[in-house]
Amino acid sequence: MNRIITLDEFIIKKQKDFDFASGELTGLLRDIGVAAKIVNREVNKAGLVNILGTEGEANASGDTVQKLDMYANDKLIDCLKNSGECCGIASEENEDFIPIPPVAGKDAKYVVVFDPLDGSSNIDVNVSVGTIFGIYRRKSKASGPCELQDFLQKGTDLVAAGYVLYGTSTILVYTTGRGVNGFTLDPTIGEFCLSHRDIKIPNRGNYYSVNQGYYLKFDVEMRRYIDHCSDMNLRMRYIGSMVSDIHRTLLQGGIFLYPNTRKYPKGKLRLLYECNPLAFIVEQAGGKAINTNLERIMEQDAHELHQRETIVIGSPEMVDEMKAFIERYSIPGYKVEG
Ligand code: AHM
Ligand code: MG
Repeated sequence: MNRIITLDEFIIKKQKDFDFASGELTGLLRDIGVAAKIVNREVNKAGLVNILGTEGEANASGDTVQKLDMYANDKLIDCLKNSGECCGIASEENEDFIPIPPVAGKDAKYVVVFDPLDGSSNIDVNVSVGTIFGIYRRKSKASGPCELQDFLQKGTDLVAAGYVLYGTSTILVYTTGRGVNGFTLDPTIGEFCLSHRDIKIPNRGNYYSVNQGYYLKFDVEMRRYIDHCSDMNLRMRYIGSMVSDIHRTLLQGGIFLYPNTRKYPKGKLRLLYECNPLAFIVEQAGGKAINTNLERIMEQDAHELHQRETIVIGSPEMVDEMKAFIERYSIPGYKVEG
């Protein structure tokens, strides 16, 4: 049997890769790992909600039962508040960012952005969901509270990013800009164990992933590209839970698209909480991530916390091919009418 390497051990070892590393990022990643285990426990009990009590009611232990996405949000906020390494949080579930006062008088230098439970409409039907996070170094003065500018940074400024997929097994995948590694939760010992070392995305894959139900709501060139995927006999897979779709794409290759539609003219997914962290991971694994204007996701300016973005992400050759298609078929100035 190979020696097991736990997430904590791996993070601490990796700290040595960074000059002047003081252990703060290490501590923060470890705390996110702890929050992921707590959320995982609750996600696994989701099917028992009618037995344990419905939302808003007190359960057998006297605690009020919460919607799972709000539970995940609260747990992540609690863990980060007590971490001492984080001075502010922005969550997809909160309108505004949350400043965190110093713990034990120490000025924390990181802010964390996250989507606590992405794809949460899938929970009631036992389909996988995920947590996505990104970590930035703050830009404002370390001695005061965090500011909006600390969160409105480009993807290229990310110090670390990751996701947790609560699937057939629970896996945490993260990068600090030196490759991507995955850790599967062993429920018997309660530890994330290194299971996917130095993940590299295949140059191409057999899958394309898009909500084809919106086909008629896509721009013409996007429809042409989707026709092309079908012509090439690619298999269509769309879980409707981005973390799951990206995880498959990362391991098996392929392309994931969420373009602009009539309902979401700027795309549906959020730049800060979904697109940037996942783009960082996929790029670190050798893949690409662009928007439907064919610009790199990680170089997009962030103007507001809940900004939406279109995204095309996955195997490098497939993203390049899609780009060539759009360039060939786009009619300047033409967009599908709302
Ligand atoms: P959410 O953050 O409200 O859960 O929405 C994000 C999810 C993604 O996980 C998924 O890729 C997408 O929305 C699915 O949207 P649609 O049902 O429009 O295809
Ligand atoms: Mg989401």
